[in-house]
Amino acid sequence: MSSIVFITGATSGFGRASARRFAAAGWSLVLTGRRLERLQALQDELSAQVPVHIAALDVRDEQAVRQVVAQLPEGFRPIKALINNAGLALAPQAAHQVDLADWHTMIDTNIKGLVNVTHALLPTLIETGAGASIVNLGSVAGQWPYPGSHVYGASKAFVQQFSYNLRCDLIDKGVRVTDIAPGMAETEFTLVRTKGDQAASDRLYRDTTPLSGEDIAEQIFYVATLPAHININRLEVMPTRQAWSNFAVDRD
Ligand code: NDP
Ligand code: 8X3
Repeated sequence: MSSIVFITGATSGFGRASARRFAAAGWSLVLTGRRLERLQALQDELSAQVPVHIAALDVRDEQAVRQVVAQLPEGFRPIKALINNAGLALAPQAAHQVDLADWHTMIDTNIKGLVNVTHALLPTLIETGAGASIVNLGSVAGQWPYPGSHVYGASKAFVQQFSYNLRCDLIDKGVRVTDIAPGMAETEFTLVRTKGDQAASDRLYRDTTPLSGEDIAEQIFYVATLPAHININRLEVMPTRQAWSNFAVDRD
């Protein structure tokens, strides 16, 4: 029987590219996200290659997460890799200019949503044992501060530490855990962050060479398919044309 991967946020960006990458290697797919029509389109595209199960799922809804996991069809049960990818940034303005609701949405999705799915799938991952993987999408923003990152970066710092701490508890279970921390990647991320400002998104990625969804899917696939005795703890990936800058100084 083929290995099974469970992907959150499979309707766009890294998640959709990962679905295609794992399908190309013959994995069975459990694809989730809120936009059902996009899941159906991906199922139509990939089901000639591999078995595909789709489920419309908002990771913030704890009960719905439990239900989707409990109702996995027989052939999609022994999950070997969980790709905790669903997430978003909102409110690129300074902290004192943002809506509290946007901070809550990031916490509910990037932290609580990721925790909901991890908790629901841990038993099956532990049952799979050696070679199973949890791949969490963190970000360079989880380690490096920048203006306008406030709760987004903090939520990704949680992802990093949660990943490390899971490693401690899973040491004798064979389940690997990786925090993948991408830098700038062109997906729908900036469109979501700016609440639909396509021009702002285009401006950010213009005249440089950002990472693509496929670049990160390749990294995700790599860490999840290494020999069972190897755990990549954290993988920080930037475009070659992105780096850090000098400290800001406020002057009179
Ligand atoms: P996209 O906006 O292209 O994709 C985000 C995915 O997350 C979509 O499939 C969306 O699906 C899903 N999602 C968002 N909210 C929810 C929710 N409440 N429940 C279920 N699914 C949800 O962005 P990326 O592919 O770039 O982002 C994927 C991950 O990578 C995120 O965690 C992001 O923070 C992280 N990341 C992105 C970087 C970048 O520069 N692009 C860099 C570093 C990290 P739907 O709307 O259908 O529910
Ligand atoms: C997304 C990358 O640099 O916009 O996590 O924070 S960045």
